[in-house]
Amino acid sequence: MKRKTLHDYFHKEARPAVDERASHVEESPKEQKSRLAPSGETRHLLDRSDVSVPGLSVLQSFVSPVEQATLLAFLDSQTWRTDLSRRTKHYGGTYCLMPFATATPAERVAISQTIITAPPIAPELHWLIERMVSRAIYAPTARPEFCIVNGYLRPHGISAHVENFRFGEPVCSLTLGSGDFMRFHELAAPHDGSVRSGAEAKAPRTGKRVDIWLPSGSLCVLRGKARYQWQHEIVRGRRGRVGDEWRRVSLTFRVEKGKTTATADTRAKE
Ligand SMILES: O=C(O)CCC(=O)C(=O)O
Repeated sequence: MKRKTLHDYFHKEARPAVDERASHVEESPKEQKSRLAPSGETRHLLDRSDVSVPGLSVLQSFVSPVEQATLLAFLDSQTWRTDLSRRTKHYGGTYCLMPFATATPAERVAISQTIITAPPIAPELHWLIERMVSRAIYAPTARPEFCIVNGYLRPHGISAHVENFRFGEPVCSLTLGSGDFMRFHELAAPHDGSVRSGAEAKAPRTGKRVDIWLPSGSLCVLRGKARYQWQHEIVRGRRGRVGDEWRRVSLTFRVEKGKTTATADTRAKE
């Protein structure tokens, strides 16, 4: 099959300015521990009472099974990017593609210097944004306008990283299909070195790490240190992904920094 070009995935669209949001969502260490699903692989981490991720919340059943099926049917009807091992889809903002394995040095340079603009978040996903606003996760004046969809099959994952600091908080990730762990690594200081440059691998870590279970239909909300000073990772080929049908699709919502100050003292309600 002919490899797609950048512009088969994206087209130029004007991107509206967005507002920084400011509501507060946080889960206590006790609540976080209750999300640590049992697994031989992670037991030594689960037993560590000192490990919690400040600023992390996991809201269970954020979408119903019927809503999940509707979302997945819509996403599967759309074009996916296939330049990474996992399939991806982008909405809003600018993104880069990864050079493919057989790219020549010149092609690599050309691809890495290409800035592309993704279409805005599809109307079929807007109700998710309204739900996040109605639950005070995002302020009405600072709705997320950026969304990355990742489709993971059993071997797939995503390297440990902190979301780019040009985005504000929270960063929210919805889990559709199979539940999975998200691994967190504490950094010595906030650091958003990019995965593409390898800078994220050089960010000094404290050695604290914890695996948090993200159930199907849950919304993982990252604020504060969880967003700026802990890397998150989906471990590739993790044990415990059972069955050929295993598939997790995540939608990661982000909001650009800088436009508004939020008002209400808003805690997300589970
Ligand atoms: O799959 C997830 O929940 C996280 C995805 C993510 O971190 C990203 O796309 O930057």
